[in-house]
Amino acid sequence: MPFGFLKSLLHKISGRSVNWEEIEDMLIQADLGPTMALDIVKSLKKRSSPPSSEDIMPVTRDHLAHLFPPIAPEWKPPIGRPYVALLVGVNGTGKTTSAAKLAYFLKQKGYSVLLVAADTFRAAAIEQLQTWGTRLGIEVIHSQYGSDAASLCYDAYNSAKGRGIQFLICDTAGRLHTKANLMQELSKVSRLLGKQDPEAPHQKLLVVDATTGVNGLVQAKEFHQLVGLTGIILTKLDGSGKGGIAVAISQQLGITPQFLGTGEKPTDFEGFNRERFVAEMI
Ligand SMILES: Nc1nc2c(ncn2[C@@H]2O[C@H](COP(=O)(O)OP(=O)(O)O)[C@@H](O)[C@H]2O)c(=O)[nH]1
Ligand SMILES: [Mg+2]
Repeated sequence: MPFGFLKSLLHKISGRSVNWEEIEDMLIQADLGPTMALDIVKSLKKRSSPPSSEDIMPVTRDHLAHLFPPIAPEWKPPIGRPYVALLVGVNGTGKTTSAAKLAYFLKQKGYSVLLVAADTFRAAAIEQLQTWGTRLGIEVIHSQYGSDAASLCYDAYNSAKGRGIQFLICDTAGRLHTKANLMQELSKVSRLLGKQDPEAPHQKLLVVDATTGVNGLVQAKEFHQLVGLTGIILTKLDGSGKGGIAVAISQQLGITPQFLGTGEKPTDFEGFNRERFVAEMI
């Protein structure tokens, strides 16, 4: 995960004097959001004036450490019914890929898993998930394009429960808050699953592309308002993404990363670990 934004920024300013404004800009550029950037500057001011670039790293690390839990909670399937995860987000963030990786991650732990191709909207979305399913040896439940995603998830739940499957991972169509009908569909998916089990969907994870920048915060607010998010899957950390968006979302909404996507292979996926994340991020 070579996304150490702070190391590269510090490199730029090493060996010369810097001013507070410059440091603030640097932190904002890293997508940490203005609140966190100002908090860090405030702490730095208490330590030294003029600013010392050596202080930036430990102070930032300290601030970030307070924001995230040490690790994401482990998922435990209830007895006799499936644990349901719904993956949501805008187009192209990596929902389908992450659904497949997540299913594989759980399968590798010895659990039984079903994938649901609940993106019935975008052309080839069903085939994309089926290709993953074949490759990973995981069954994919699907219906026709244009069919109702909520009914599909409802039926998939019944099937999973009947067969004693432990995890149901539902991919969904990418959508923007401006598409009112698709947004309503998503809340219907969540509501119908909740009729089967008041605790389902147990996880409503926003898939966020780490290269998106601050726009990810807008997405998080919209989806949180709609379905009540329980976490984030932060993808494409192998690219130019800095991971700072996870900081902004955690600070503003209290929603923290549960998984990280670090490539296009099924194994390029890991459970969130604060120490590793912070160390690699900055
Ligand atoms: N490098 C990289 N690419 C990813 C990652 N996750 C997804 N992708 C790619 O991003 C593109 C969009 O992914 P997809 O799962 O179809 O996004 P969706 O529209 O949200 O379902 C695909 O080309 C994926 O291979 C990741 O962690 N790293
Ligand atoms: Mg998709």
